[in-house]
Amino acid sequence: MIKSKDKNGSQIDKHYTEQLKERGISRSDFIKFCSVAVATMSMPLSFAAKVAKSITDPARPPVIWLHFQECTGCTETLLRATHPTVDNLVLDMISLDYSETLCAAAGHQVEDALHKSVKANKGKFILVVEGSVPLAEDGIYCKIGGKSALDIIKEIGPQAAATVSIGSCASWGGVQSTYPNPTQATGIGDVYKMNNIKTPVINLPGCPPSPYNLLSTVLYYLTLKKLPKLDKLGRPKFAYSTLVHENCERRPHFDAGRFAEKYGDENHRQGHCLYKIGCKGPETYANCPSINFCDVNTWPVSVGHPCFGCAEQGVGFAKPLHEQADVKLVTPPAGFPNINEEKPGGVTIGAAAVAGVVAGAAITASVATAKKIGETEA
Ligand code: FSX
Ligand code: SF4
Ligand code: F3S
Repeated sequence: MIKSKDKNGSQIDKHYTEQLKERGISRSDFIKFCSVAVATMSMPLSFAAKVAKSITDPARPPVIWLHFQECTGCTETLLRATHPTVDNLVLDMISLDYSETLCAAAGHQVEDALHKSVKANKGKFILVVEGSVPLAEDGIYCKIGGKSALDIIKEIGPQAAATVSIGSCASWGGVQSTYPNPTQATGIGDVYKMNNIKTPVINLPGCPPSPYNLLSTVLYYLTLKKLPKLDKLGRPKFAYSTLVHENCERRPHFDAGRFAEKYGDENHRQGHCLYKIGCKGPETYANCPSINFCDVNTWPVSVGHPCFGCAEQGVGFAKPLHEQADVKLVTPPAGFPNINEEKPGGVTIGAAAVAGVVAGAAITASVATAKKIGETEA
């Protein structure tokens, strides 16, 4: 395989750059993608070269993606990015071997593909699970190919190197576990504990979570062959260590006491704080304002809707929408966002990822560098 060097001296397989070209992915988009993934992980930018190398390693382990009780919003959010590289990056670069939503095959053919991939990659593949497992009545509320979700996860879970529970459903039960939880919807980590399955679990709650958190988690694992640092709820610290409220672009309004009192009032139109109409940002840990969603440079609060705490167990789907949040941290952030500042335009991953950072000054210096790369290339 021919090797070439980029302007930073990083080696990239020529063979792969040609493949990228064939798929309409420019080299600069690829480098930018790696840089932004690294920034999301709060790693130094120099780590991007290692990420690029791991993605281009033909022996990288595949990702197998199972669907249980859910709405497929997690898959949708991953594919809704309009930037032309994203679907290629997701489908090809993380080696998505099996996904019920995206497989062209159906029936026995696709079941065979799943079992062949599990067998060939035993102990190596990354298992992404979207959706909760219903435990009531022996799991009859969710069956695929004649087997219950419970039986499927008990069979495949122990053979994975690691499991990523994508979305609140897989992390802690999500919307289906709302009281009175008739199907006994349960998150994957709890199902593993109950069945003594030792495979490590990473939770990425959110309904849906930002796709960049999934990509960064998978790329971190592929690159370093270990899990990122997790908090006590099994969430990567790089994505879930700050409250939404800490990085929100409306935070100066909160601190100044300027609140929307109802939808459409003058304060709402002026972009003031949504706390009084039920924003759960002050009790929800997630990086939504920093990383945004897809390529549209938005997140719930930026389009005028309160955060409803979709990522936080006990808040999303548990507290009434318009109930006021418990404010977990009253200290104003060290760096205030400029409330008059326009978010960067454009639809690149880089722009999407850095948009909140411009407003929130939240992540590390590597993000600022990633932004500079984005600006230079723009
Ligand atoms: Fe839907 Fe995913 Fe919500 Fe659940 O996201 S967006 S119901 S977290 O599992 O598909
Ligand atoms: Fe932003 Fe909500 Fe906090 Fe107001 S309450 S600053 S809208 S996160
Ligand atoms: Fe969910 Fe709140 Fe983020 S509703 S998407 S955790 S802003």
